[in-house]
Amino acid sequence: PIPTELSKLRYASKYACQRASPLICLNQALAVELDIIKRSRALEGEERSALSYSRAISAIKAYPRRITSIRQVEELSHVGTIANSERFKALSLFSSIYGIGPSTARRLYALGLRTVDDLEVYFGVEPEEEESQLVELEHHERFGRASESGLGETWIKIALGLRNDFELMIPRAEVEEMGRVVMDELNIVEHGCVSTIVGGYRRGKPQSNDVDIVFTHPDPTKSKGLCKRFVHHLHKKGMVTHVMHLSGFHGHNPLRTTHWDSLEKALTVFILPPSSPFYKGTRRRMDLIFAQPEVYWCAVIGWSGSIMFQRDIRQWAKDKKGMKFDSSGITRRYDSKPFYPKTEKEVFDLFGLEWVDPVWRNA
Ligand code: DCP
Ligand code: MG
Repeated sequence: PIPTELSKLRYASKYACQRASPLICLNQALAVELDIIKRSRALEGEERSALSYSRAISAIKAYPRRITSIRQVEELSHVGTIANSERFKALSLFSSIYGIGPSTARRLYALGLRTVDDLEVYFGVEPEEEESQLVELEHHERFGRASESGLGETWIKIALGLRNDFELMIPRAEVEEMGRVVMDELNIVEHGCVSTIVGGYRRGKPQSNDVDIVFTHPDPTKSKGLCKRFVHHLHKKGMVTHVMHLSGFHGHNPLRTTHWDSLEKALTVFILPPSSPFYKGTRRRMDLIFAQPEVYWCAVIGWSGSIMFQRDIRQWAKDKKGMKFDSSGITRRYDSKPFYPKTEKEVFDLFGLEWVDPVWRNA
């Protein structure tokens, strides 16, 4: 118990100098655990984080009851859950906008922005106009970091304007309808193409944030340049309003810009035609990935994800097989000999891995 002469001190004060803090507190075990995290942060040079832990520990040391639930300590200053922190909430909100990654989100936060309204003002989002012109963006600028998928200000502005549509998840049946419609159109542009709907859909997600489709044509000469031709066709049919063309780097990972990557990609904004039974006029995000036939299955595996699953195939291929794997192909490291698996299963066989069905790849 706190001695009477100290009991008028306020344990909930923001200032440690107003609180009575014993050497061993009622919640000592918790304080000790938190101290380990604090020291780890300090040792890693994360001073700000270490200080936050110090403050929280110190507030807990003055707390006069046993802590059994989070709600109890919410009144204490410097104690809070990450989920409740203003910074975490704003960064989460910002990075929920397509095109804003963690580093852009931090930059916007540092500028003092906190809400979606703030973003709208900052990026100058105008009320929607009828788009008949295809908004076409080429991605030339280099991204900041490997982990970052920031797509530049123009794309962020577009995504902000369309966010009410983009935050609506896409049910499986609609993903399938989009796949059918797109395939029908593609076969008008170039007969004989094949495709696989990849991404979360293929891993069994009941609804997706976007639709990812990998295409190829058995004749390598036919798939060259097909991506752009196809997107222009979709635009003429009124199904694609915006597109960002990407090529020359692997997957979403910009630092792996190299040699023989042949995957052409179009990140698009897509609307089903009014003739479709699924038509609601909702704008959807759709990624179209074009692979040469020899690397089609690598593209399918890479784009099926999950990110961790595909990352670890790459790691496994490197560690155990001396091979380089990613969504644009497989090469043997020592002599750069390429491998062209003819099925998805062959990719697993080549790496000496047991087959894992896509619905079990949600690592
Ligand atoms: N991908 C990757 N590396 C990244 C991002 C994605 O290898 N940094 C691959 C694996 C993903 C696939 O691309 O499964 C599609 O990416 P999405 O962002 O579309 O994610 P999902 O399709 O898995 O989920 P959803 O679209 O529902 O958010
Ligand atoms: Mg997806």
